[in-house]
Amino acid sequence: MIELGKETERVILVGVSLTEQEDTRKSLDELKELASTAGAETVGTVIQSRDQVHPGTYVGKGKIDEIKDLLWELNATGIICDDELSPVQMKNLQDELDTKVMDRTLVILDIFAGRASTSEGKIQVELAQLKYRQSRLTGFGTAMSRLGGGIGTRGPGEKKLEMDRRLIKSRIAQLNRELKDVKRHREVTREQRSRNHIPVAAIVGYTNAGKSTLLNTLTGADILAEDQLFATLDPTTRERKLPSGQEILLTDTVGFINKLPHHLIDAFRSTLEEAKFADLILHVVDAANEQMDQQMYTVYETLNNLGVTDKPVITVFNKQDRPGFDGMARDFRADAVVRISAKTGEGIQELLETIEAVLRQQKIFVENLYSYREAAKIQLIRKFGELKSEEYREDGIYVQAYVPVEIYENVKVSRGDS
Ligand SMILES: Nc1nc2c(ncn2[C@@H]2O[C@H](COP(=O)(O)OP(=O)(O)OP(=O)(O)O)[C@@H](O)[C@H]2O)c(=O)[nH]1
Ligand SMILES: [Mg+2]
Repeated sequence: MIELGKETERVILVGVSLTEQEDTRKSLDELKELASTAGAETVGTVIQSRDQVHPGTYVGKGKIDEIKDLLWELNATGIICDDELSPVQMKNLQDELDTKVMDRTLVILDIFAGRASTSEGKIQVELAQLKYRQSRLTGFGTAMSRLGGGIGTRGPGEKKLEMDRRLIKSRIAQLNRELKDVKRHREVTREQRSRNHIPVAAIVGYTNAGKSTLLNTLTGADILAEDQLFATLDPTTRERKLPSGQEILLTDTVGFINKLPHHLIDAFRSTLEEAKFADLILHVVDAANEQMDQQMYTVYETLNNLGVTDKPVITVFNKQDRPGFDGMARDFRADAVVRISAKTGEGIQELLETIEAVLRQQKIFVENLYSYREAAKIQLIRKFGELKSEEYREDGIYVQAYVPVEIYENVKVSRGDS
């Protein structure tokens, strides 16, 4: 994403440590990775310990002077603050420092803008970016226009972001309308899936945990899996047979990160909600990462925010082949735990068996029109499942029910019979 012909941005990272220094340092390490993914070079870091973030300038007066000196010394072109800045903080910092001021959110939005490839992804990213900008343009005419080029000015698909306030408003309205269509389309796809009765497992996890690698290994899908944050934006769904022969659908989607911007969560809700409509969550964890506990916490928090609270979870401790792999890791929130290497295939068979076992405890929703000759199947549902409704129609018996996975093959409508 580095723009040719332009100098790479040289940034100083700024964090505020409210509790212990350690957390902030780790968070800044991650911010450094984000910055580099967005094409900026980190030339320095500044951490301030405070009881609370300074409401007007994010850091205190003394730190501002220190940053001013550093900017000059390190020949930096801007700063990135580790938290989302309020419009006031952004404006004040710009006035005080007379440099380009960015925050974590802006960088993440910028990365997303570079990654979005489907029209759905592009709409969602642009919407999130414009909403972020909108709040910073209102009343603070210059806050965003001071960005110049580079990070914070890229739109999805190479498009430069429009700066004008009035245009932003009408563009947001238009994007919202487009997003509605996208949502409808997604709902239709989901309905079709649930009508096919194929259970869906959503692969979720912190960014770079190995979600796409896992889907590739499981299904031979050809998704980009790379050692960088947010390699995946758009959901991909593939089929896979379990050892018993039953088929499931696996969906890989955008990864989570600490301090995921709320504009992104809002805009990406329909993508992120893949998990909400799944029968099962595969929670992929990079168990060779020192920050594993914090990352797992962030994933559960994000799932909570999305309203995904009642799904069975299999936690997949990944990267078993790596030296730093924590073989003792536990997850008490999960229904089952498996240790694998998505890369080498180690543990994959056990994972498949575990998916089967967990699904067996689940019920699947079916909605079928049985011919009168198939009435025995309805008996079967009555016996083992949960009959929600039954309607005698001219062309057969229309049934809605929850059935256990073991019998659902037996209650499928016969081909050419319905
Ligand atoms: N050694 C090792 N590396 C792995 C394993 N699984 C994934 N990786 C590597 O980890 C990096 C991230 O993998 P991805 O599959 O792209 O991760 P992701 O969770 O899809 O990440 P995002 O889409 O960016 O959120 C890649 O470099 C993979 O090759 C594993 O089991 N062992
Ligand atoms: Mg991925």
